[in-house]
Amino acid sequence: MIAAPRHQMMSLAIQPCVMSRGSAVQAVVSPSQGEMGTAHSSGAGTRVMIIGGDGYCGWATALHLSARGYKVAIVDNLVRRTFDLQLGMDTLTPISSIHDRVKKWAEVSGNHIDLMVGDICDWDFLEQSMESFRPEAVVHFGEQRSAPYSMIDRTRAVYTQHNNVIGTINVLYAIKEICPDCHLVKLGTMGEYGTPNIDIEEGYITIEHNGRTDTLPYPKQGGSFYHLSKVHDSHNIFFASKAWDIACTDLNQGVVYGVRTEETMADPALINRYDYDGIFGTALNRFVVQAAVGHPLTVYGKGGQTRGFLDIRDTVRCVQIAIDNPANKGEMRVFNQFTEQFSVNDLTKIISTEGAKLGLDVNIVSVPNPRVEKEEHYYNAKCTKLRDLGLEPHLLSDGLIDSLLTFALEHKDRVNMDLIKPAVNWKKSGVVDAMTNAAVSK
Ligand code: NAD
Ligand code: USQ
Repeated sequence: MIAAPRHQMMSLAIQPCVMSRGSAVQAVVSPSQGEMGTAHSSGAGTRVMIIGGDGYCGWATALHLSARGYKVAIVDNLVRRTFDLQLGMDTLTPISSIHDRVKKWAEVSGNHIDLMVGDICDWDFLEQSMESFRPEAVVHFGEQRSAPYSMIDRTRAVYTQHNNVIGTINVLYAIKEICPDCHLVKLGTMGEYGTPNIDIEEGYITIEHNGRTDTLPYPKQGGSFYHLSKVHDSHNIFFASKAWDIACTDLNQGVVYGVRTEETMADPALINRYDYDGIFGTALNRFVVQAAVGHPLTVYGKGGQTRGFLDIRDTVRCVQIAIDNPANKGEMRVFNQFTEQFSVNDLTKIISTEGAKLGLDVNIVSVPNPRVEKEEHYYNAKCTKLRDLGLEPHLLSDGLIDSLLTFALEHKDRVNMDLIKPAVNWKKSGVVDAMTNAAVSK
């Protein structure tokens, strides 16, 4: 293990960002030029600001909503791209710059997306963005979202909590002071709950104690400084929703998989990012790439770790449902946003079986767990509220793995094998040698 180079830490400490205040891209194209964007919904016309709209979930959501007639603005400081540059990583898919993305989307769909490049931790930038766009809903994806990244060292732990917690407080103040009727749709995580030995409710639990009863926020046990930043966000949102009468929805999302949505596949320049490395890659997406390149599937420890999962096509739909059915003012509503539960071992079995159908010889290896987490545990989380509002899930059994494997095979020449190994150990500082070697060799 070695520590990350000093200059990386320095640049993170000053929050890398690309600033261009209120730099809306006016790439307007006449609707007749495009074919996308005809499937309007009941929310068409709603002004939605998507913070983190250049990221994996945010980009797919921005296009999904824009295609359905919502007026979309993307706010992003592009820091996710900076992490790749600093750590020598790259997405499996060749993604275009955000400026080219929105321009291409206007050509393909005829729909204009506003683009504001800047950091929501910078109050002046956020204030100006909110004042110019005047959103009716803000969807907040704009956080450092990797648990391993937050555990690299003290600098990254502090960066993660500062970026996420302060960014969210700024968003709450911006709503209070500029757009008090705006609905905040905030991305939380199922990992806020940890893995308790009782059923996980949707946000709140009714407790009887010494003869009295109350409904309280469900106990939180984050498993990394990243997950804990989401816990802090939830507490801050809970408080602010009541103090300032703001309507908030906290979407406790599970692990997202997949890459294709109708809109991001409409043109190569619209393709979404796909992380498979040991820092930003998530379990199922990583296993698919590992199977495609003949790397054994990396089960951390015993593999009984169980989590909620969902297809990215359901992420975008869940966000739309939350926008179309807003919370009440003064309420922090919580939805558990996943569709199925799997253990890591369940996932490896599914991928072995599906891989064999494509002629892939999929091996599985148990590697020492770099994290501190339960490897065998009870897990039963509720997720009914989004379905009650109309979510029709894409399930893993619906042939998705087959098409994801085919997708990964198409892009396998871009895979850097050195990036696949787990790169961060919860008990040590720095990134493992393989990762840094990869960074150097790139
Ligand atoms: P991502 O890293 O791909 O996207 C996040 C985007 O936010 C990036 O484009 C980044 O540049 C931007 N950003 C970060 N800090 C910012 C700041 N201070 N100002 C402006 N922009 C900023 O992450 P993702 O996978 O799309 O996740 C989006 C959200 O969903 C995150 O909040 C994450 O915690 C949550 N989530 C993701 C998953 C998953 O499996 N990907 C699962 C559950 C929850
Ligand atoms: N795991 C392996 N092998 C791997 C990668 C992961 O066994 O190669 C295990 C991990 O140890 C963990 C589980 O798979 O037990 C999930 O890990 P992950 O990397 O897929 O997910 P996680 O770190 O929890 O974070 C991801 C997103 C985060 C989001 C979270 C949802 O990066 O933004 O909040 O999923 S949840 O897991 O519900 O908290």
